[in-house]
Amino acid sequence: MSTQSISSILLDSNISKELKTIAEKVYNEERISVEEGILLYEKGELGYLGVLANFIREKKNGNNVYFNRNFHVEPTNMCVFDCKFCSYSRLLKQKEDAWEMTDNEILDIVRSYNGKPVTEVHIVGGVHPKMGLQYFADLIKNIKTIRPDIHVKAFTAVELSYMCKKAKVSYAEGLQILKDHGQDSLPGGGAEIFDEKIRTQICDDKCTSAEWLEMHETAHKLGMPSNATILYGHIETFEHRIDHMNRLRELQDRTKGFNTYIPLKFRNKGNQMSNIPEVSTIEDLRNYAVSRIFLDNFNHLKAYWPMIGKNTTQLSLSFGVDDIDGTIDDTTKIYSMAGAEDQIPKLSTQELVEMIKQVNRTPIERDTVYNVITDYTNYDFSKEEVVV
Ligand code: V47
Ligand code: SF4
Repeated sequence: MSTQSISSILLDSNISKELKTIAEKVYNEERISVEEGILLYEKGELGYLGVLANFIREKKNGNNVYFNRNFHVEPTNMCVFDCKFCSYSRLLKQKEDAWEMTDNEILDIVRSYNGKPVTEVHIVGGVHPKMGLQYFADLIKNIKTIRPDIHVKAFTAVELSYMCKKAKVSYAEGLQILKDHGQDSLPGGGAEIFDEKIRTQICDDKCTSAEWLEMHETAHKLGMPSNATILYGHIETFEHRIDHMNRLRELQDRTKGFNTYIPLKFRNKGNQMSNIPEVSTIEDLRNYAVSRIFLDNFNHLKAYWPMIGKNTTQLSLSFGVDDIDGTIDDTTKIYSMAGAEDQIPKLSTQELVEMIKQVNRTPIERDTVYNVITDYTNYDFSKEEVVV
C-alpha cells in the first residue's frame, strides 16, 4: 500500500520535481539533505508527508505501536534555572506551589508499585542545588534495592551537567558513578532547540547545546542509551528544527546510542511565553512526518500522548510515530501545568491498547530499550490480576 502511494506521488503532475526527488530517495532508503529537510517543511503538504513518513515507519517497525509500563518520579520542581517556556519550575525563592520530596517519600512511591508489572521509572525534576550527584546516586541505589528489576531512566543532560559541575567531576566520571549505582539510561529532555540564538532567548542560563550533546555522547560511550527531544512550535523556524535534527543525526551516526526521538509541542499556559500561540494539530502531524523522514538513523519516533491528547496521538500513528510512551500515572506535572490536552495524564494499559487497536495498529508493550514484552493483539485483560 505504501509503495503504491509513493508511486502515485511520482506520477502526480501537481507535485514538484524537488518533492518527487525526495520521494524517490525515501523509496530507495537514501538519506535526505538539510536543504531537502527544510523544503519538506516549507512545501510538503500533509498527505504527501504522511505517505513518505508512513512508508518509513512501516519499513522500520511494521504495524507495531510500542508503549511501556512506567511511572514518573519528580523529586522537586524547584529550579535554579529560568527557562521561559517552563510552567513547572518554581525558582528557589518562590516557595508557593513548590515541592521538595524527601528520600522516604520518593522511595514510598517506588514501594507503592510493588507487585505491579512496571518496567521503568522515569526520574526528572527541577535543578535543586541541595540534590547533588552523590544524593541521586544513593537514591538510585535505594530504588534498585527495593526494585532490582526496574529500569532507571533518569535526569536530563541539564540536571546531569549541573550535578557534575557542582561535584567537580567530568561528565564521564559523573555518569560512571550514577551507572555504578544503578542508573540505566537518560531521558531526552533539556534539548529544547540547539540553535544558539534561539536557545539564548528561551533558556539562556542552562547547559548549552554543545554540553547537551557531549553529555549524551559520553553516556552512549559508557553503554547508557538515551532519548532525544525537541521543543517545537514557539519562536523557532523550520531551519532551526532541521539544524536540531541534523546535530542529532550526526551524533547518532557516531554512537547509535539514541533509542527514540520525541518532538514536544510547546504549550503556552502559565509560563513566560504565554503570548506565543500554539501551533495547529496539522503542524504537529507535519512535524512528526518530517522528523520521521529526516532522522533515518533513529529507529523510533515517540508521540508523548499526555501532551498532545489521545486524538492527535492516534492520528500521529499514520505520520511516522510508532511509540506512544507509557501508562504514566498522575505522577508527572510538567504537562498538566503547561496546558496539556489531557489534564490528568493517566491511562490504564487496557485503555492504551484500545486506543492503538481503534486505528488498526498492533499494540506492543516494550521495555525501555524496545525488547518486546507482550503483544496485545489477542490479550485477555480479564485474566490479569493487577492492572496498572
Ligand atoms: O526539556 C517544558 C519540555 C521537557 C514545556 O525521554 C515543555 O522518554 C512543552 O524531556 N510545553 C522534559 N514542553 C520532558 C522530557 C520527556 C518527556 C517524556 C518522555 C521523555 C523520554 C522525555 O519538557 C523539557 C522541555 O522541553 N517542556 N515546558 C512546555 N511549556
Ligand atoms: Fe528548570 Fe527544566 Fe523548567 Fe528549565 S525546563 S526551568 S531546567 S525545570
